[in-house]
Amino acid sequence: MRIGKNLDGIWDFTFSESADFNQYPGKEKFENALAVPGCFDVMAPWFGKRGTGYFRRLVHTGGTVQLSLDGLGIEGEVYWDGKCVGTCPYAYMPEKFTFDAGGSGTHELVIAVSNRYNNVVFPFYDFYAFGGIFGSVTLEELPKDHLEWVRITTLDYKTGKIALKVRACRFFRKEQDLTIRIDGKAVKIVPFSGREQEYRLKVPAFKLWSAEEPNLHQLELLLKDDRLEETFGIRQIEVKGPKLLLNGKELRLFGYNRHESHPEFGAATPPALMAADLHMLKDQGGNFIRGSHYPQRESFLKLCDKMGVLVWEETLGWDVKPPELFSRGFLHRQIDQAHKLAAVHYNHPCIIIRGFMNETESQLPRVRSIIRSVYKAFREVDTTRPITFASNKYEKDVCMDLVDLVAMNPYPGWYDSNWDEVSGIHHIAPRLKQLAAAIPANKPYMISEIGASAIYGDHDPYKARWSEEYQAELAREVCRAVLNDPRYCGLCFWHFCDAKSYINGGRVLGYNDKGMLDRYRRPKLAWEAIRQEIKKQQRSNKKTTK
Ligand code: ADA
Repeated sequence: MRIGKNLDGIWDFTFSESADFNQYPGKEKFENALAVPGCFDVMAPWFGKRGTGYFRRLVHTGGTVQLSLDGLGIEGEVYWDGKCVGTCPYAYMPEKFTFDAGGSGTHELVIAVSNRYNNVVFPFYDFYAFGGIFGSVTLEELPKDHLEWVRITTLDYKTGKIALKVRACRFFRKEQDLTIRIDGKAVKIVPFSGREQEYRLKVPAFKLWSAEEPNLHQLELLLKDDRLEETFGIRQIEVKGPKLLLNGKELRLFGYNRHESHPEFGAATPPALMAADLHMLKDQGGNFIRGSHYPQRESFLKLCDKMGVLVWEETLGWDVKPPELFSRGFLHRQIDQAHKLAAVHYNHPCIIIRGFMNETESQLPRVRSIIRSVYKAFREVDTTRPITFASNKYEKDVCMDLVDLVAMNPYPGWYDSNWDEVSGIHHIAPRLKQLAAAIPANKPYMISEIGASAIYGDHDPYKARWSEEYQAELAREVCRAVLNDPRYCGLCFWHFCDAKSYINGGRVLGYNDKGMLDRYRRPKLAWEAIRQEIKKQQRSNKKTTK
């Protein structure tokens, strides 16, 4: 049997600005304590410092174990009894390491986390590069012959037919019985041999998963001494001409880009805060989050599965420019990230869009082959979800034909106004119309970012830029232009709440303050304005369907 241990809690900690990150720190020097998950550079004495944080704890275990890290940043190395057992090269990416933990007893686990910039996270990214362990650390004791993973795919939402792709840790020459249980009842016993097998079956008494009714099912697989458990939803996401369909019905997305960011927690936002964020979204009438701009935490995705929030999840690679963009290493890392991300979050019904490389140089013909390759990498693992990237090249974009859904990040009324223009609101409707006309008519199209800065608490009788009034007016105007127009399959504002960014890069107070909520989730005027617009739209939808 598997025995799972959640290792979150208070760990020993030490920090060094100078230490070489790729080396075991030795046992003696852990003079501090820190919570896991937790970021070190959001508090004294490490606030804003860059270097290596070492987290250490003892674990009682033995035999074959799998250690899961649900994201850290900027990069990490894992030491078990002083030996390196795994590396985490990509910020925010969940990683799993299976290894022999040695004899039953007490062992030392050290996770070294560097928050120095590397070739994945650059100082020009418009979000702060926090240092720490962002998600849970868990350990499972595994039987020697164990299952590695199962990928669950809905083949037909009308009949509840699913496919299970099952992978074991080793090649079984002799056939074994694999018992498939769903919602606590055995539905099939099938032969398992080799390393990977695929099965098809109908889920008895199935219920569909959707944003309105997020019904989930439980799968258990029993093979020899092992038992693997997964939660899944029966739902199909499809692209049909310019429409996005969920279980055959047209899907309209409304929501926000969201960073994992909070002044006190950094990127290690606790699940309670994630839940509160999602409840605010739903309460306003939203159904969608773009997880900008990196892999999401397991707890966040679990909440979205249960609460019926639809998610766009993407790889990290923000606005990367040549020569880095054209380096072989960059493409290699994007492909590797796409493979990992598509696999690790495969079973979450909430994820409906796969994304990569926010705002790349998609006006350049040379970028087409990069986009093709990353797209292909996602497809190799996941054939079920639409794949795209968010573009800011607008009419000049030469890559729109390569993705399943076109997503644009226009900022009319904000970045496009003249130096001395008091208000840019009048730009919004015409600009959005003009842009929509340039999108291939046979593809779904969404606004993946749009918004304006507003300093929380700043009010202005003339609705001047940077005031809450200006942002509210802009949001209202955008809702009116987009929500009722069937050309758009979605509207995703930039962004949910203010999030820490460059310290000296022109962001007021060091925050990207286009949040409709401030950094402590206090609503700006735009929040209520948007709620009213959504209500209006819902009322008019009801009238037209009557
Ligand atoms: C871009 C980018 C966001 C953010 C935004 C802004 O479109 O994708 O991460 O930087 O602009 O606030 O300017």
